[in-house]
Amino acid sequence: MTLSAVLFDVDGTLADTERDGHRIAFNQAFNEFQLDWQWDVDLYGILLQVTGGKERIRFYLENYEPALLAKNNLDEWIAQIHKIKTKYFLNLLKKGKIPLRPGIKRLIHELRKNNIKIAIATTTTYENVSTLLQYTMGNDALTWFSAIGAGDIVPRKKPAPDIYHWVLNQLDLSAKDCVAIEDSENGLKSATDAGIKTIITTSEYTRQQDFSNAALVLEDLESEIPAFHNTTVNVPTLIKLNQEL
Ligand code: XBP
Ligand code: MG
Repeated sequence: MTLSAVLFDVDGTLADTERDGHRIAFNQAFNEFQLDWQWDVDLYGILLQVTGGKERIRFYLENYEPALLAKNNLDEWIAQIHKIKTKYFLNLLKKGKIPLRPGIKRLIHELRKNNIKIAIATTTTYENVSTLLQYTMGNDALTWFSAIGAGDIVPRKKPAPDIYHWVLNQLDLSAKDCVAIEDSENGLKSATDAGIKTIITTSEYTRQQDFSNAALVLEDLESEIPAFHNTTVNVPTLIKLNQEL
């Protein structure tokens, strides 16, 4: 097997988007809709078990505001709130409030230099991904990615493997020729259920999760890896990891 592509998750992996990004944007949207909901840091940690913003709002209603489930045109209402949430999240990205995590830029450049494809597999909205990439790595960064699988492009979001299947299909590659980089248990399940070896870089909300199926668990991409002569995640490490059974 040859390492042909590295597939990146976005939220929590490319950038720490959740606590000071998505959470803030949800609260701003609730405010605009004159809803008195406040997703504080702890509550948001609970809500994160459900991936996808619209799905997360619905989960919140089911568990904390069940009377509102009877609302007319519930799906449409949730979609409207989510659209406004995306507007606020894009504002935060454009203001440069959400930087890339350590090692992301370096690794992306190394992969490109070595002609290893890069792709995205995320549950978040496409505009969030394109804006994050453009504002952190420049206008042409989008063109560096051979496939961008995002949001509602598949019906079942992570932990279902659908988004990884979709990306593999776009790349015309098999799982064994790819490595995924994720930050959460839901993401790990999604990638490994698609048969892809996965590196975890933990984030604030995911540190305590079960990563026993991961090929490697690190604080971030600049962490030294004892099993790989204390190097950080780089192209030789990824190739070796991909070759291991
Ligand atoms: C990320 C998510 C996303 C964001 C919100 O999960 O769950 O839903 O929180 O994005 P993963 P949207 O990193 O496993 O892909 O509001 O655009 O859906
Ligand atoms: Mg993630």
